[in-house]
Order: sequence, then C-alpha cells, then structure tokens
Amino acid sequence: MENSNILAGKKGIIFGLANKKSIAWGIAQAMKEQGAELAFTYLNEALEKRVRPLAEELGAELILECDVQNDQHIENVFNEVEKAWGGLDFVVHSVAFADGADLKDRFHKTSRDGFKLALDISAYSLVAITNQAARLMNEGGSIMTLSYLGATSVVPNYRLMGVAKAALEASVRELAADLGTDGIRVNAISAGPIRTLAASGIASFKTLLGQFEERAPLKRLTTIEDCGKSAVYFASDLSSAVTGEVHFVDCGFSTTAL
Ligand code: 0WD
Repeated sequence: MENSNILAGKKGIIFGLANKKSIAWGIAQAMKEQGAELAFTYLNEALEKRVRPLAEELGAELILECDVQNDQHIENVFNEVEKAWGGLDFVVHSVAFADGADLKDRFHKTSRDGFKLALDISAYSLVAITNQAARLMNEGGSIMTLSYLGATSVVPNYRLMGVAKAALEASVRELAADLGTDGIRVNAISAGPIRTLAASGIASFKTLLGQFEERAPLKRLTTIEDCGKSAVYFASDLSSAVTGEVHFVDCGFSTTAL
C-alpha cells in the first residue's frame, strides 16, 4: 500500500499476532506503513519468542504478555499503555480460540466447558479489552475485531466458532451503541478464509478455499494485506461516521448465494 501517512500521530495496540501469516501481521504492516505507532501483546512465553522479533521489526517498544482470559493481564496491558503513551487511538482485536475437540464432533455434542472457553476467548475478550481501552481514549477512538461469515450462516465445520462470532458481532453493536457518546467507534472486519494457524483447526479448510475462490466475485482468495488496508480505514478518520458495522473483506463472497 502506498505510504501516505493516513495514521500519522495515531497510537494503537494489536492483540492476536502469532506469526507472519496472522491477519494481525497484515494489519500491523499496513498501519505502520501509514505512520501509526504500534504496541503488541502475545499470549504466553512460547509465543513471545515469535511475536517479539516481529513487533520489533515494526519499531514497537511496548510488547506485553496478555492471555485475554486473564483480567489482570488485560488491566496491566492498559496500565502500561497509559504510562508510556498517556492515551490511545485504536485497538485491533484479532483473537479467537476453540478447543479442537469441540470443532471436530457434531455440533450438538459441544461441551459446556468448550462452549464457555470459545465464547470467553473469542467474544467476551472484546468486551473486557474495550472496557480498559475506553478509559484511555479521551479524544475518541476506534476499536476493531475480526469476524467471519460463520457468524450469520452455517459454514461447514465452523460449528462452535460460528456461535462465538455471532456473540462477537452482537457485542460489536452493543459496544458501538454504548460508547458512541464517548466518540469511540467499534467495528468488525469479516474476512474471507485465509490460511493461518487458527484456520488450521477447521477441517477441510483447503476445500473451503477452493470453493471460495471459484464463487467469490473477485475470483481470488482474501489476503492479510486486504485486511490491513481495511483496518487502516477503520483506525483512521476516513471512517469517522462508521460504527457498529460488520464490514466484509472477502472478495464479495458474502454477496453470492451459489
Ligand atoms: O480464515 C481465517 N484465518 C479467518 C480468521 C477468517 C475470518 C476471521 N478470522 C479471525 C479469527 O477468528 C481471529 O479472530 O481473525 C482473527 C485472527 O486469526 P488468524 O490471524 O487467522 O489466526 P492466528 O494467526 O492463529 O491468530 C489468532 C491468535 C492466536 O494464535 P494461536 O494460533 O496461537 O492460537 O489469537 C491469539 C493467539 O495468538 N489467542 C489469544 N490471545 C490472547 N489470549 C488467546 C488468548 N487466550 N487465544 C488465542
């Protein structure tokens, strides 16, 4: 993407970078190119080894541990952001998880614990993060998350994650309504299927990609760079009147029936 400093002077934090295939990496690169200053979180020590060099490659100084199931971690992250920056302009929530066992079996066999885990990490975490982020967004701000078509339609093998994404999208609307008076916008980017670590938990993903490419109006797969460009729009003032929205970045796939 051409560098035109759309995000010059803006500071934001990205949750959910795992490696160079992550959607969060496409978003981080695009935002950096447009002049944003970025902070990152990593899930645990094992992931820190992979995330820290990537974050440093983009000039990040704040690189913090955050398991989004842990309220103390989330609070600590935003305390550190407050100390370093005093305020915050945007947040990227690019986190999801479900136990593989709960994605493989028939949906009605989903366990209570598996359901709670998937909804906690993939949907509630947006609410918990927004709660902390909002107190630092004194001049308004933009919060965005990543969703998928499985939130509103049945996609083969997506199962429990579809339910989690439905909760995530409903949370986007509620948060947008709640925080509008504070000038904080909350939106979701609904990405087409992309081969990442998270996607490897979905059975027959390769078949899904093939069908997607054939049916999508643009006749190609979605990339992390596509997501990055839309994320720049959401973080910037270009989307100043857009909130509570689920924005498809999927080569048009969601507009087709067959
Ligand atoms: O096709 C796809 N890949 C699509 C992904 C299509 C549409 C949407 N999405 C969504 C995902 O559901 C997710 O919300 O995009 C978001 C990012 O996913 P990704 O880039 O596809 O996958 P990945 O690179 O694996 O990043 C997700 C990361 C985790 O990676 P791993 O693979 O280690 O689980 O979410 C993070 C973790 O880094 N994560 C957590 N972070 C903090 N606390 C937690 C947690 N408890 N659990 C997972």
